[in-house]
Amino acid sequence: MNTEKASQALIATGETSGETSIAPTDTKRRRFLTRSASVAGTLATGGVTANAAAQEVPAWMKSPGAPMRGYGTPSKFEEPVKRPFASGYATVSPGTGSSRTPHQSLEGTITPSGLHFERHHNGVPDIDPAKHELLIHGLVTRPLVFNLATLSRYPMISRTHFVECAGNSGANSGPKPAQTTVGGIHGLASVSEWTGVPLSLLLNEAGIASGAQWVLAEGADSAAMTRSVPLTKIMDDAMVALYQNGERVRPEQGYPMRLLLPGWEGNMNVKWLRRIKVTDAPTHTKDETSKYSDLQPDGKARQFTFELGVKSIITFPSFGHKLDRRGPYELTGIAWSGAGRISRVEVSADGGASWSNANLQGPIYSKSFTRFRLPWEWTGTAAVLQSRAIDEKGNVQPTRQAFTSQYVAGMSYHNHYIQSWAIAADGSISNVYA
Ligand SMILES: Nc1nc2c(c(=O)[nH]1)N[C@H]1C(S)=C(S)[C@@H](COP(=O)(O)O)O[C@H]1N2
Ligand SMILES: [Mo]
Repeated sequence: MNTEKASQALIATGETSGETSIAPTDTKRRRFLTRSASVAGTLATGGVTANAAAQEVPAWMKSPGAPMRGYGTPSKFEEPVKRPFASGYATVSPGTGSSRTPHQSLEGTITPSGLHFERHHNGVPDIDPAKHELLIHGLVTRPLVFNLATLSRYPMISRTHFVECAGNSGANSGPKPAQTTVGGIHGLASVSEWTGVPLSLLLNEAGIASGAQWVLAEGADSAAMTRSVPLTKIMDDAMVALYQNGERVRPEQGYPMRLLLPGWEGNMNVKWLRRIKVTDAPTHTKDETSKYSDLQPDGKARQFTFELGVKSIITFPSFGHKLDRRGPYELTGIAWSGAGRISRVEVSADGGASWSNANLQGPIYSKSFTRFRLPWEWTGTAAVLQSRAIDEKGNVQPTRQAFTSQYVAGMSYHNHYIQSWAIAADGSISNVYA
């Protein structure tokens, strides 16, 4: 079949249907197909003509299956789908470092709890929930202490939000693009449905004293990690999260309770939360002075970058995948913003020369991953795939040039510039700086 003709035909079908599509800016190079075309089945090329009579009864239909299990795990055939991890302190504190969500192997928008990325400053503490306490003190009229039982008396909320480390995508700030998977580059971001108690309820009960502007949040790990948070954020949408995807928060994510600050840099989402001190000013802790600050060319550093920038990544196809035939593919990826909902994702197959709107999959939650998809015809020639997200506040994901020019070379925090995947004529994929 002539793929050239086929793709033109599909575009025509979509254009007359009036469905959510895609007006390619360059009609000679248009390779993006429409959703209606794929819905009509014209993209289905995976099935092979069948001979129904020849289908055999497989071995697993000939004996009883396995018994029930108290707690399920993925199929043994999915064993390779894992969080890769690295610790720089393997002999002293092997738990210090990070592990990454393998976005290249996942679909949808919720990260399975066992694949949520991890970032620990001194390993995962082994906390007995019966002995864990949360203290609220400082500029309050009445200091209060809670345990898991007393916290559970409060009304709870469930919210689906991402957590993203400020160091995510730091592999793209080196002089050369890292040749690794999308999870290896961008895997310090994950989404869970979090359930817990709005922190504003607890602070209102403690009574906010005059002069209160900030809080200090402290974790119960041996790093005793601490961060300052403006009181406005605490009263807006901060949560003491007790549940993750319906079950108790995992030890790696802060069991039995963590601070959740939707859309704000991962480091501030203090895990194993044990103390909230209400203050009149930021405390200037280690992690908000020597770390997580962004050095600019004038020698000054931006100290507090709280809200994370609008961002998107193509997860298929990406490094490590290989296109094994010419013809139609569905491009897909995730987009998110610390400022709110994703309103649009554009995709380019020519390194940013022309863009087409991707289809966004609902429901679209604020400060969460939004899955995007776009049918694409690969003609077997070199291409550079990019995605560009726009959020409801009008923030547009920056180019590499626009992002990096704000900082000194190699500044590796808060990186959210447009990712480029180069498809070679043989179908192999590499990370490129475009
Ligand atoms: N107490 C404590 N809280 C912590 C950390 C830590 O080491 N100790 N790491 C922080 C960092 S740097 C990030 S990016 C997030 C990571 O959350 P996760 O491990 O649940 O993905 O937790 C933050 N909260
Ligand atoms: Mo982090």
